Amino acid sequence: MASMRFEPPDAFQSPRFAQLSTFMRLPYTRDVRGLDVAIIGIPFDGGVSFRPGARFGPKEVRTNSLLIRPYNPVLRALPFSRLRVADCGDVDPNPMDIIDTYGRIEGRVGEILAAGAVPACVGGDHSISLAILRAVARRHGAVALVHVDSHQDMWEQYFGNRYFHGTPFRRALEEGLYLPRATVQFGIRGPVYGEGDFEFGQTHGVTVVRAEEIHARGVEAALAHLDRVRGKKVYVSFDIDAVDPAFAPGTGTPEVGGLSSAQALALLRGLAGLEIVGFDIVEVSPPYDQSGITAMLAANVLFELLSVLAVGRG
Ligand SMILES: [Mn+2]
Repeated sequence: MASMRFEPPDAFQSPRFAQLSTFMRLPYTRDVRGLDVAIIGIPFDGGVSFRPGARFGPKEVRTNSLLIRPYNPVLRALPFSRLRVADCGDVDPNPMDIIDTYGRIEGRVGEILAAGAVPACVGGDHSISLAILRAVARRHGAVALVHVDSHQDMWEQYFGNRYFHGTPFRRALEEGLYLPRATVQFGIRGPVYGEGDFEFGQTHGVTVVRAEEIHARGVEAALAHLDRVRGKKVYVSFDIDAVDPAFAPGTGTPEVGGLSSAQALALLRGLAGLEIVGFDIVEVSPPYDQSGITAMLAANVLFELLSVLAVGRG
């Protein structure tokens, strides 16, 4: 019997590693030392208020990332040549306990940051961003924030619970984890409970670029708001529901009238030149997905953000 050989996964052109299902066929390692970027899955959806399933997001984004090729011709970037990137596996959440899960996420992201790597987190519902931001702020201090989402996620509570996927950016602001006047929320839309829902962000000086404004004036005009975050360390949180459910149906809280996938990619490319110290891609819910198109979009969002990081290191 021929002996088995283990080959490094360098074969972007070949389907032979498809069964490994790491993010973009990257090497898998739990050891984050020496990496520039550590991609982790956070399969937790205990913070969801409506449609569940985001705990299966990392698995499906891995599967749908197998078609990603290594060169980004728009940004002229070869992220995996410029950066040492690996799939560092999943955080083990506690599906029964969001507070315990937050500790586990903060611990793992803290390890990545302590090793000098950028944490690239694939959720999971949006509640996880609070725990990631706790680790990021511990390392870098309060950061500037680019938040792409159809919702502000700044509510006070639901049913008396202060921790779920509708509150992370209120809790994070209260905890001083990000700089509200250096924060831009892109893609906000959809019905809310009243005009008062926007007060918290307004009071603290958060800039909102509504989806309607992006449709009326274009992505290029929207990007002008990034002046607020330039020159600072920036965290990027990308909720897949920023994209219209026609393009991204597989998500927990869909809102019509959203960005096209092309607009979302253009927006992300506009982040090139920012000093991004961490990011997340959240709210992919495979049970509501059609043909994996939402997970495929998330995989491409991941590739664009890695390309943006690579440009920044150029
Ligand atoms: Mn969200």
